[in-house]
Amino acid sequence: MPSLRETLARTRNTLVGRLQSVLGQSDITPETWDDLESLLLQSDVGAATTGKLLDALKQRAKNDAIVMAAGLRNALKEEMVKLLGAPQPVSYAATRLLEVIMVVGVNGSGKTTSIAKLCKLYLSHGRKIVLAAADTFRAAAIDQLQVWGERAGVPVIAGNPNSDPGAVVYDSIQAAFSRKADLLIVDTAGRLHTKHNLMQELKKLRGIMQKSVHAAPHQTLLVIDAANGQNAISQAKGFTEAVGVTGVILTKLDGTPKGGVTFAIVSELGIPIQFIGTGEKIDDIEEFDARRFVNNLFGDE
Ligand SMILES: Nc1nc2c(ncn2[C@@H]2O[C@H](COP(=O)(O)OP(=O)(O)O)[C@@H](O)[C@H]2O)c(=O)[nH]1
Ligand SMILES: [Mg+2]
Repeated sequence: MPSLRETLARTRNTLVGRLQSVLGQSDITPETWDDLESLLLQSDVGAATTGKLLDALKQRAKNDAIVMAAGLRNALKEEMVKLLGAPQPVSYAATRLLEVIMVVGVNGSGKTTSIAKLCKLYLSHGRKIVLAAADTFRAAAIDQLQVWGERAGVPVIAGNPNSDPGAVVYDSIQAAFSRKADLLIVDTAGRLHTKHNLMQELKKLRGIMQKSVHAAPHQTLLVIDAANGQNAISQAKGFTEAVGVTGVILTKLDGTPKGGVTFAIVSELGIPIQFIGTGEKIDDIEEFDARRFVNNLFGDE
């Protein structure tokens, strides 16, 4: 399993690598702020969130009477941690008869892979899981989930390719009850003929869950590929508007210089990041913790 420090190496090179020269041994000048701004933009923090971070940093510099540019390094870290918010520990214990987690996101973002990783995490906490292969639009997606399920010993409820995903969700709920499972994780399509169709379909699936299980889905996790950088934000907004997203799984932070998008996701979408994906293997996932993230981003942990 790659360390978080390794995972963030490319973003660190873009964002923090040049920080040393920007925040040299001189006083803070207007250029200091310009240089900081371009570093943040280059790593896909995005214009709005960069502005927010810099405003907060300027205020802090004023309050703390920071005059040397070098003093801004720690202040920036603190403002980044503040922006990302307090950690939201995941509760793995079963708290209801059947918990339903719906996983959404565009094709290729890492939904199915992340579901396999979640399975392993929840299984290790003694949960009894059923998976629903409701991405019926791509035959390969059904196979992929079935392979993961077989490996993990978790039943996968699937229909034929192009069959009604609503029927798959309905059947999977019945299967979960009859097998006395306490967790159902639903994989969904990332693309239909049009975006409108997809959002309608996802709403329909939610409706089916709500009818059969009280207050379901209890979690709706949006999978976002960090390598999409700022483009991921507008994609994500489509999902957050259509289905109430409760948390983000941010994948592929390894190998991208665009990890600054992490800040934009929290700030612009207002949704907590719950997990980050650090590679393609089943163990390559960790719970998101703002301070740990920022420390590793700066190479300080
Ligand atoms: N490097 C890396 N690759 C990932 C990660 N998560 C998923 N992938 C890869 O992304 C590709 C698409 O993943 P998949 O789960 O099929 O996406 P889906 O279409 O959303 O279900 C696969 O090749 C995965 O191995 C991650 O955290 N890091
Ligand atoms: Mg998939």
